Amino acid sequence: MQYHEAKLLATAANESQWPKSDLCEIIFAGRSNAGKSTLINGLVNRKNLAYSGKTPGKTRLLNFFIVDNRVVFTDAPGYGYATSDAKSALAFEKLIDPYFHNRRQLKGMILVADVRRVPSEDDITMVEYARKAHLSIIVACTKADKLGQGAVKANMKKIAETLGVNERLLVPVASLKKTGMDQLWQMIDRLVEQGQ
Ligand SMILES: Nc1nc2c(ncn2[C@@H]2O[C@H](COP(=O)(O)OP(=O)(O)O)[C@@H](O)[C@H]2O)c(=O)[nH]1
Ligand SMILES: [Mg+2]
Repeated sequence: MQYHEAKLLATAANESQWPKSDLCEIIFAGRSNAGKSTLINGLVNRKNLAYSGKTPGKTRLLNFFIVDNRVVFTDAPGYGYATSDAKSALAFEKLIDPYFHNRRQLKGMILVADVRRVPSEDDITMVEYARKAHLSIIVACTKADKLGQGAVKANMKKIAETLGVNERLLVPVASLKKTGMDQLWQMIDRLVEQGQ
């Protein structure tokens, strides 16, 4: 595990609060409770950089983390709980839409998906969003420690099919045990190099 320097750069409710930066950005998106915050913490080897909270879907903000002075991770609010009512779905769209459309330095999306679950309609929509914005896509399949290796493999195949993405874009991770972090970092590094 390499050392990574990470800090919160900005928290934004709207476009005027996005940080001034030229670095390549990658948005982390996923259903509430998929393991997004835990994954961000695992990638940078910190316990509480991204808040893994017990109130899923509550944050209506984008959190920008600068990592190694080289890349910015954007933590988006979780959906699922949120999109179960129309008002929250609209708030999510208002936050995300301009970011996908107008953020020039946004180059990639890491879709965070629980390896035990079939992707939701919202997950599929996020992939479509990312495609429209010409982002590179990585799918981090979390909680791989909760299944045997065979089941992880089978589920990942199904997840790729449901999302309509190449299986090579998927990576199994167990963020608490820090498994899969190196492989995911390799994919992130490639994305950053392409994005420059
Ligand atoms: N076993 C296991 N639990 C995980 C993993 N990643 C996250 N969790 C747990 O799943 C729950 C939701 O994680 P969190 O990061 O808050 O999800 P978020 O809502 O997507 O940010 C927490 O209880 C985490 O401890 C993992 O890789 N393995
Ligand atoms: Mg979270």
